[in-house]
Amino acid sequence: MEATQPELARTARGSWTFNRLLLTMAFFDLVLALLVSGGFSPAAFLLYGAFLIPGLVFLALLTWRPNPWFYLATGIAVGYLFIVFLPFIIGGLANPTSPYEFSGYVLGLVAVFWALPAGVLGFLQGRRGTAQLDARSGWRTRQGLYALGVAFVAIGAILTSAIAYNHAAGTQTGGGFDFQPSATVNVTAQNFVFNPATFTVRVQTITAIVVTNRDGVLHTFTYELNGQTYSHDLLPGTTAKFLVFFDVAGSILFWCIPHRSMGMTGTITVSPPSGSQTIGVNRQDTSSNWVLQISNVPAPHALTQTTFLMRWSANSTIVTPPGQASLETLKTASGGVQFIPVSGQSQTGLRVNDVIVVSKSLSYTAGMPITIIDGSSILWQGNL
Ligand SMILES: [Cu+2]
Repeated sequence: MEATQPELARTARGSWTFNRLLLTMAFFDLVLALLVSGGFSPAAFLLYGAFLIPGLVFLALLTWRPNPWFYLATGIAVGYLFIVFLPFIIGGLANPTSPYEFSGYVLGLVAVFWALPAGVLGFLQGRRGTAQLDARSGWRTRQGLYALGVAFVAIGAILTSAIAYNHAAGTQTGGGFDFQPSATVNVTAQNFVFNPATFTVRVQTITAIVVTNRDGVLHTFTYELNGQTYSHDLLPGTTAKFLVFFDVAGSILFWCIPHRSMGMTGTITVSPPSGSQTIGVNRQDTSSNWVLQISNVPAPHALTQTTFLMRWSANSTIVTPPGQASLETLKTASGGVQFIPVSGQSQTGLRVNDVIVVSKSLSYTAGMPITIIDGSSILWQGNL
């Protein structure tokens, strides 16, 4: 847009060109940016306040005398701060849930996007002797639309940040329990059945229970302990993970609230503390396997017809139902877990020198608890 005659006349001191208006707005926007990014903390503003001095000085000089160089200097003085700290600011912009920092940085960038072009244009037009637009008609030029566009984008970004923050604040309270589980149990809820319906958690062991709901309906994982009900919602098609810690050994019934009457129940066996081992195990671990060699089998477990079970506390893909397998099943190589009776294939009980081998190349992890049981009595507990 061409400058009109009255605007040409207004090159004298005190005239408000559009560039000068933008530079002034950018300066106050920068003040606001520093206030907001510091969370309106006076201490933070005192810290940053010195960075405003160049902008303030050159803006005053520009007001005093519309020298082209003062345009350029003001543009740089207002924009430099957020350009210097750009890498830092980009990091802050990646986190819209921190609303003060995010909004402050957005405002700071608005100052850059307003001040630099206005400073450069004011400088070039002043040097060429081109008349500058006045403060009012400047809005209807491309530069004016650009300045408005920057403002609208910034408002949108700040609103987005506010929404993101509200969303994040609604779902996270900042609390929580910072415990590392030392064991994990995987359970599925599918076709209105928990699988496994019975699993073991070692007493006084922080254990993660990971329940995957494969049904299209809401289930719950609910149990009662010492008069207190604990319940975890299992949204359709999702996996819920929670930590349990049981003080005393015993059995804990769990169920799904909506489908308890359909038999959607199960039992957590809280096994007694280790130390009550009735068989001895010698570790013969190698670089590729965990090897449990039976070193001692006192009566009545030696050479009886009892069905032994080896029970994994965590899910295992090779045993049915997950978590349990008879020694007979494990006797041959099967998915990397083997029970190898040294003295023949027909064995039904544990013997000294029998070996349980677990391949380290499978999904088992070091520290995973392993329990060898005979019926309901625990023979040995340890970890991979
Ligand atoms: Cu259910």
